[in-house]
Amino acid sequence: MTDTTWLGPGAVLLVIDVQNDFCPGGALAVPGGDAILPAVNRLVAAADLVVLTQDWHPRKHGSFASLHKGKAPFDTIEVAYGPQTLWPDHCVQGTSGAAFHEDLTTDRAALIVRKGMRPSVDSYSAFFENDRTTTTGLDGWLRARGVSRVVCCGLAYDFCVAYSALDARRLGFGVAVVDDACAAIDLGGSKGAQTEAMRKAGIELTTVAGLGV
Ligand code: VGL
Ligand code: ZN
Repeated sequence: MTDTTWLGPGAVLLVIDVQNDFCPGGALAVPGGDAILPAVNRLVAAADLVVLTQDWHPRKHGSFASLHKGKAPFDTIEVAYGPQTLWPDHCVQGTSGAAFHEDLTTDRAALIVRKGMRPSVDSYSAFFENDRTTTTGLDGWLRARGVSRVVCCGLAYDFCVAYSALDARRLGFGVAVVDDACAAIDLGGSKGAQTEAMRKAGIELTTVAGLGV
């Protein structure tokens, strides 16, 4: 299916967390994280409106395994808002790991949403923190710009991309995820589970070619 309206007026391209720490050599490297850059940049060039997100943690963030005695990266703990996966220290504010990948086209971005800044609450989604109630304000910003469709790409497919897409759908946006402009962590089957959740939610799973780019 070719549908250029996904990138035209009334749509936003959300580029999720294309940062050094999520690329090979980074602290929380997603396999093939840097291989998506040509596809992401093609989408950026074609999109009417572009928003970037940046995982942006304080040095001692509650999602870091290093803060929890006896815990290792990828363990799960229980926090006030439910289960929370623990991660290696990553995307610390101002570090090179938190910077966008140098090949990412950032000039066309109208907005950069930084998230995960509160020490006690992680934030995967571009819309809500992991307590599911604290908003980033992106919903209101998009509505004020007349946006009704959200196209998601970036890292990681099964965490920040999926959480953002599912929240966008819940908020009433039409949502597409561009599969070949994403890469997954795939922790305990999370890739398949999130694909299923997105399908069930009515999110369109497409490709760069499928969008006619
Ligand atoms: C992400 C784990 C922790 C992501 C961010 O961007 O998918 N994953 N922080
Ligand atoms: Zn993070």
